[in-house]
Amino acid sequence: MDGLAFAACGLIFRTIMQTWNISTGRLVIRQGDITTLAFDAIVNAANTRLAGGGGVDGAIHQTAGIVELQTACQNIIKKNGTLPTGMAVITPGFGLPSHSIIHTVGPIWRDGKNDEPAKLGSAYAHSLKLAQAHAIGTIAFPAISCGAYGYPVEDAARIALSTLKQGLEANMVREISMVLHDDAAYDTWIAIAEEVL
Ligand code: AR6
Repeated sequence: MDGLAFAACGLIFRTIMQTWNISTGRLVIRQGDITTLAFDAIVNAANTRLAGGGGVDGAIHQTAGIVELQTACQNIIKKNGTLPTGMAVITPGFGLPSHSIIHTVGPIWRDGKNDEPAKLGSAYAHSLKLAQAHAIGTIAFPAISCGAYGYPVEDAARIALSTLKQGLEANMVREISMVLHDDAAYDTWIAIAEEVL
């Protein structure tokens, strides 16, 4: 495991990125805004209608270009119907620094007895499967379902990290980043990674 730290005012040191080598690939956990970073693809925590919304979905639409991305998403919906929870589709990245966007739908957390863990694992796994089909080398995920959809963060991190580890072990992509938006989420995901990876 490697860490990267930065200094604020020369007084506070905070680690903002850590990496793990898994098989021939890498898993990176970093703090930041996924819309400002460049990957072959970033993953969007979308809804089944691909209708845009708040959170990371809203930020991705803003930076990609609302009209272009909405048009691409609505063309997919017209052709295939709504996107079931746990499945994934791909569009161009338009104005984003990343080349493509993989849109997936995580489960809405109810009580954990409605297949939420399997559906969350499926959202990560299907995103990786689509990435592999498109020969994507580097992919970045936000914490799917951990915002508006209310999934408990530690449970979500455990499911996500074990699914991503399996993807790297199967050489589905070369590098996977988990991009956490705030300090608390980053610290939680690092703690769970120490357990799972
Ligand atoms: N970069 C990285 N992570 C972010 C960013 C960002 N720019 N912005 C927010 N997050 P959410 P969900 C984090 O609510 O729970 C939308 O309206 C955020 O802190 O975006 O899957 C969709 O249209 C949280 O940890 O997604 C759906 O209707 C994580 O991203 C619904 O919300 C996910 O939070 C999906 O809800």
